[in-house]
Amino acid sequence: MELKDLIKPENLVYDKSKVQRDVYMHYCPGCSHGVVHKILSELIEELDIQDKTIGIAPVGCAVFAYNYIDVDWQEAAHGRAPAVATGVARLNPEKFVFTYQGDGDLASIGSAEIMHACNRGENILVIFINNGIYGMTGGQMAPTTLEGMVTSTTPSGRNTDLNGYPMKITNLIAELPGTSYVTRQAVHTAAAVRKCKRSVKKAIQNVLDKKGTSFVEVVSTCNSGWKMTPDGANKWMAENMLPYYPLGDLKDSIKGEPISEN
Ligand SMILES: Cc1ncc(C[n+]2csc(CCOP(=O)(O)OP(=O)(O)O)c2C)c(N)n1
Repeated sequence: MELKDLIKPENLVYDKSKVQRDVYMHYCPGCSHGVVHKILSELIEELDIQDKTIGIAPVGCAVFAYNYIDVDWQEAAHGRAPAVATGVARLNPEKFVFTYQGDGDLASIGSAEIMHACNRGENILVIFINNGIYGMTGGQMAPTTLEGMVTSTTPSGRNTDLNGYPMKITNLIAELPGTSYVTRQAVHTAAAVRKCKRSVKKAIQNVLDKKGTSFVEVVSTCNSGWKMTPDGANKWMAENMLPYYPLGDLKDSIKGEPISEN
């Protein structure tokens, strides 16, 4: 008998969205990717857009996102998701198209693609998981790595003289006229998850209303890559990442209109 057969429906207080496939995830315990997948799956179900959603999967830890969220997917080469999404969204204007990208993917190898897609105001949602490192390949420094942060390629901590400064790419994206809604969220507490879900819902709605690019950064943990416990990583993130990457909306307008005050 399987575990699910032992659970009485009347005692069920936690259930998966119907858009989440009933499979085991490969993510490490404590990883933020699974929480963001859940938010997306719940919203796709709530907004009844499962049949019209197309995700563009990244390279990185979320490469298997297509195994977990039950919508149509297209895989893209590392960093190229916004370019692929451009083609998919333009050819299928009635669909809801989103990319899902890590910080190595979006802010490093794909920095040109994301800038130009957002500048063109492609009608897509971008989910940007900023865990400060290249998670999948062993925790190397990413553009978003904090000053002094230890990674596998900066064992003495990021040195800005050698490695440059941590990049707030979401702030740059908020400056681009093609973007309509740009926000930075997190999922390290129950309250943050609820707030993030509200923001992703608004971002999806903007795309459904054809308002231009919506961009949601999720400041995230990678406790395996950071060599911390899940709880320790959440605390470290709150104490170290959030002061540099403060949460909140950076822009809320319609395509082409100036940035509203923070
Ligand atoms: C063109 C190309 N360059 C490099 C790689 C190797 N690679 C695979 S995953 C990855 C890191 C991904 O890091 P990130 O985008 O931050 O996502 P995370 O794994 O942290 O979620 C790299 C460099 C690749 N697959 N393709």
